[in-house]
Amino acid sequence: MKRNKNLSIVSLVLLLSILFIASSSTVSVDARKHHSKKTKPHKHPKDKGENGGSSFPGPAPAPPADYGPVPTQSSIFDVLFFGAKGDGVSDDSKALLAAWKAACKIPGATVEIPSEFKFLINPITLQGPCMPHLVLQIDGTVLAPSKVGSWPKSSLFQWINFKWLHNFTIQGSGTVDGQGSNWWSSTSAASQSKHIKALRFYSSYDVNVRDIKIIDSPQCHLKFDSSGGVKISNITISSPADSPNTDGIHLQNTQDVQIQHSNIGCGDDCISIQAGCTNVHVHHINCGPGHGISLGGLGKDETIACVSNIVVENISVQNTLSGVRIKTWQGGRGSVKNVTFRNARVSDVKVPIIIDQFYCDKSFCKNQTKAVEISGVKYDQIIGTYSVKPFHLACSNGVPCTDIGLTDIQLNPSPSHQGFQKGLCNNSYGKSRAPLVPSSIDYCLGSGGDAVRRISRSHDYVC
Ligand SMILES: *[C@@H]1O[C@H](CO)[C@@H](O)[C@H](O)[C@H]1NC(C)=O
Ligand SMILES: *[C@@H]1O[C@H](CO)[C@@H](O)[C@H](O)[C@H]1NC(C)=O
Ligand SMILES: *[C@@H]1O[C@H](CO)[C@@H](O)[C@H](O)[C@H]1NC(C)=O
Ligand SMILES: *[C@@H]1O[C@H](CO)[C@@H](O)[C@H](O)[C@H]1NC(C)=O
Ligand SMILES: *[C@@H]1O[C@H](CO)[C@@H](O)[C@H](O)[C@H]1NC(C)=O
Ligand SMILES: CC(=O)N[C@H]1CO[C@H](CO)[C@@H](O)[C@@H]1O
Repeated sequence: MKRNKNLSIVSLVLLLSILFIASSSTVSVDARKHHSKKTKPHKHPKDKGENGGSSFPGPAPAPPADYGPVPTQSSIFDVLFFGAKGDGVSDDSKALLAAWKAACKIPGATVEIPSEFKFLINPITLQGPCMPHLVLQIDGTVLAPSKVGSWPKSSLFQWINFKWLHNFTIQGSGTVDGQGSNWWSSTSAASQSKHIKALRFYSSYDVNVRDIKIIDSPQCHLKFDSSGGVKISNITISSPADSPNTDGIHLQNTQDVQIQHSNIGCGDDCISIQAGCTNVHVHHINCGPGHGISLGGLGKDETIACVSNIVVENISVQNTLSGVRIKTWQGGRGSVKNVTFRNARVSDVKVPIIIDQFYCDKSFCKNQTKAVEISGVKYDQIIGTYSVKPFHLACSNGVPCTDIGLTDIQLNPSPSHQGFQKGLCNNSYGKSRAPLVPSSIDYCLGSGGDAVRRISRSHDYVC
């Protein structure tokens, strides 16, 4: 009985599949005939030809742009094959753009800037969305136009603008050279605009930048704006100490960032973390010369600025204006919360620890009662030498700094300087823990910050 039942099921299945194949092949042949009346049959590599007898579905739809495995055979789009000269004089922007556009359509493609060539690139936008795993491999040198006047007026914001990219990598042993020296010395209106970024990412997610050198930008070297999932590692950024407004890395409205194992030395902030940034982890960075690692200036022109969950650790800072700094403009609103500066070695730093709620870039800024609230800032193992004063915590009476932690701070005057100032602590509340050098740090923070905070909080903003 049982065997019979099984047999009948098997034959039923067989019968059904024969019927199915027969009917589907009829339909398919009909469809083809119908189709071929108008156009040639679509070629498909899997097509068995005329006597195959069995039917095949049409070509598979293109796979969705998800993050599947990298194709084993990667496609290289060398700018030289797209007409670039690589002589450092000819304008190779069009070739780069053409290589980019071709590579953008292929998953796992690489745009190659080959070594031993110099490519002069005018201000350009390399935009997505592109297929996943796109790589810009910079092994040669990419040069910006050196004359201020040769920059189009419409492109005074950035040199190479990466826009709307997802799952993208820049890597290689090459150099991105902003040739900024004419900008630094020029007094022209163009050079005074403080907006130029050598490499700028806008609205881009899951981006890696690694191994490359970025040098001599007119102003900021590497900027991320309205982006997320950023990983920067093993890069070198350098411009002279006296180049004005040259930030190293500038983050704005950007989340989930890791900056690690890099050397940054320039005329302004090594790393500048601005409004709208959260979950930023900076570690194993060498910073100097420049202005150090900065959060802010925040709250300029009475804007709301929110910065939170920042960790800066295992860094070394030498020959800079500040070591780790938080600066806010008077009249701003918002908050800086949950920030940790841990294990920073400082050497010949003017003021290693700064909180400045009176930040002002001119000689006079109006005193205002509102301020960006600063709380939950921990300093742990800030060790080394200063050349002006060990710490400067200038918080406002209206919105004091609360829940500040100072643990294991060991700051000594630099042997190569003289005329030191005492550390300053105004309106700062929290806890300190030994070892503390100079010992005056121990009396720096007031207690009872929570009460102060409750009174001072205005909450006319949402972070
Ligand atoms: C791109 O996506 C793949 C798969 O999720 C991931 O392994 C890779 O790290 C991503 N690349 C970047 C630059 O985020
Ligand atoms: C860092 O980058 C350099 C080239 O710029 C490369 O030679 C080196 O292998 C990289 N190091 C790591 C750990 O990736
Ligand atoms: C503080 O920031 C760290 C690092 O980003 C994060 O792990 C932690 O959850 C944050 N704490 C709070 C209370 O948000
Ligand atoms: C920073 O250094 C400490 C002490 O050496 C180590 O425990 C920690 O893992 C380091 N942090 C990172 C992100 O490497
Ligand atoms: C610190 O507080 C003192 C006393 O209130 C004040 O005179 C001084 O201007 C304050 N300094 C700063 C930098 O806020
Ligand atoms: C420009 C100005 O007047 N700034 C002052 C505002 O108030 C603080 C704290 O009292 C002073 O330190 C600033 O100098």
